[in-house]
Amino acid sequence: MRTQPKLTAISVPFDLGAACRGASQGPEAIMQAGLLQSLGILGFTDIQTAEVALHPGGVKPLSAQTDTANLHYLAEIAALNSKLAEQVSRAVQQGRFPLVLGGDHSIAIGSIAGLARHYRKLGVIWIDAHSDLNTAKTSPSGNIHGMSLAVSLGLGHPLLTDLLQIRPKIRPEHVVLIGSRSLDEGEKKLIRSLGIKCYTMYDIDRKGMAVVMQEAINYLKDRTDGVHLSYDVDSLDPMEAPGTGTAVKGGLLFREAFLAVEMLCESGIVTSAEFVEVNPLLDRENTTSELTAGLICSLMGDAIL
Ligand code: Z70
Ligand code: MN
Ligand code: MN
Ligand code: MN
Repeated sequence: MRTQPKLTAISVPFDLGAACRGASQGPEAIMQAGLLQSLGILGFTDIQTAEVALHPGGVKPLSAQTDTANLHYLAEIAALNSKLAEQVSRAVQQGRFPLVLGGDHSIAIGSIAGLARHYRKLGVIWIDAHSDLNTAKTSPSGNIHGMSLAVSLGLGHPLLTDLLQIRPKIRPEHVVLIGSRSLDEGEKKLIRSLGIKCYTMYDIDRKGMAVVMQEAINYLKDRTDGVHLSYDVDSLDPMEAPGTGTAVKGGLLFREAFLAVEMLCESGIVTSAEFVEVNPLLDRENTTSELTAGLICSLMGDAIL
C-alpha cells in the first residue's frame, strides 16, 4: 500500500448560506457513513479531525436574519468563513491535505481563502449543477451559497471577497465547471465574459465523462500550482443523491460521478477538497451521505483492483 498523505478532516456544520436548513447536519452524516474507518483501511494512518462552527458546542442564539441588500446572513457567513480559512490554512502549513465536509456551498469562500494564502495559482474544479457565480446584483434568491465562486474570483461584498486580505483568491482561467445545468442569466454572462471553462451536462453527454475529465485535468495541470476540488452533491442526479437542498434533474449518474473522482485520484493533481450540500433531513436511507463517503474514498485512493 502506498504512503498516504496526512489528512485534516474539517467538519463545517453550517447552512445559513442555503435556502433550507439541514445541510449543517451533513458532516455528521458523512462521518456516520464510516468515512474515517474507510480511509483507515485505505492506509490513512494520520487523520486529524477539526470542527469549524459559528457557535461551537451547538448553542445557537435565536436571532433575526441579518439581511444586507440581498445577502442573507452576510455577517454570519463572513465570520464562519474567516474561521474556516484559518483552519484550512493551518492544515496546509502543517503539510496536511485539507478535506472539508459541509455544510452548504457558501463554505467554499473560507476553504478557498485559506488555500489562496499558500497557492498563488490555485486551480478549482467546481462540480455542481449550479455555477454559484451570482452577486447580490444578479442573485434571484439572496442566498450566498449561490455566490461563493464569484466571491472567490473577487466579485461581491468586501466582507466576503477580502477575507485574509487576499483579493481575488483565484483567477477565472484557473477554474473548471463540471455538471452545470441550472445557470442564472447573470451567471451565463459572467462565464462567457470571463471565459471560464464550463462543461455542462450537454458536454458530458456529448463527449462522455472520461474525455471531459481528461480535458479538465490537462487544462489545469500545467497552469496551476495546486487544485482544489469543490464538490456539490447536487451535481449528482436526484435518483442517486436525493439528500440535497436544490436537486436538479438530469445530473451525474453513479458511474460518471465515480469515474470523475477516480480520474482525479489517478492524475495526482488534487491538493485539497470539499464535499458540500449533503442534507440528511432530505435524504433517503442515508443514500446521499453514503455515496458522498464513497466518492471521498475514491478521490483519496480507493482503487477497485
Ligand atoms: C441559484 C441562486 C444554488 C446550490 C442552489 C441557486 C444556487 N443559482 N446553489 N443550491 N448548491 O439562488 O443563486
Ligand atoms: Mn453549489
Ligand atoms: Mn449546486
Ligand atoms: Mn439550496
